[in-house]
Amino acid sequence: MHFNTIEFGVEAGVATLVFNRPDKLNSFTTEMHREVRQAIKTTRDDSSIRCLLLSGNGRGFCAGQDLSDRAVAPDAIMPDLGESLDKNYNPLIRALTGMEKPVICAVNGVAAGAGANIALACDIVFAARSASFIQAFCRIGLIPDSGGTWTLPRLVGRAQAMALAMLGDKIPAEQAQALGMIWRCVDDEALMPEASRLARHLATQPTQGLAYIKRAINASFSNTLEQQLELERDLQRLAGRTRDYREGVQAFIHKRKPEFQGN
Ligand code: LHQ
Repeated sequence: MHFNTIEFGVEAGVATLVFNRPDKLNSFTTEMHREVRQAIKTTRDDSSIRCLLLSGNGRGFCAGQDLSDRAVAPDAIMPDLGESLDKNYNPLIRALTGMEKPVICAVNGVAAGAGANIALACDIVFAARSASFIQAFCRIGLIPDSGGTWTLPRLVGRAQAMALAMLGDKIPAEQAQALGMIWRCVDDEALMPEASRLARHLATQPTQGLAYIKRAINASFSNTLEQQLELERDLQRLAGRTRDYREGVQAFIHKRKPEFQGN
């Protein structure tokens, strides 16, 4: 597969998708959206891929929408930004959160606007110590999109989310970890080794079971406890019918390392 704006490769059950417009801090153009969509579809449909790792080339992770793109330029006829969300950003967030495999993000540098919220939509987020997160939308009269108004208050609570969104401050990776926005801030040189190690580990784990965990935790935010208990019952029933459950129990009983197939 040849791409102009991303790098995409698969190794040891891990698909690695790297945004690759470093001169523009990997901001999104229409072409980049198309290529990311294609890579994510491959990741979703190929059962030998059991984990997705996202990162960026250069000193940025992603600066959100490319503001020089004609489709969003305010000097053209009034743009319809809702259309851009419908076509590009919303399907991307749905694809990441709905992906039935773990999605790891390695934030290598500044993550601004939609770039920040794409990172925060991933399941486990690492960030390099020199990286930062900026809800840059308010600086140009917009609202946090790509799920930001949903994800942020759930990660950090209403008080922090409101200030992050209204002030658009640059939040260093270490502070992002302290706020609970991300899983781990690591030294710059450790970012890709650590994120790749975790991705490779997850690619050997019970993929279907992990998908059920993701579904349950994501659903919990809009469920009552009663609904969640019922969902846990339903998903546990499905998990108990996977081959990996059988393998996990057998391996435990025989005191050996399990070999999970992902189904
Ligand atoms: C960029 C960008 C960029 C183009 C850096 N575009 N070139 C959804 C629906 C539809 C429409 C609207 O938006 C959305 C969602 C969104 O994402 S809205 C938010 C869009 N993003 C932003 O507002 C962030 C804009 N960027 C910045 O504020 C800064 O670049 C940050 C704070 C990220 C980094 O600052 P610096 O480290 O000082 O870097 P820089 O500003 O010098 O940027 C380096 C280059 O990248 C520069 O190009 P140049 O040719 O001058 O070297 C920038 O123009 C370019 N660049 N972000 N979003």
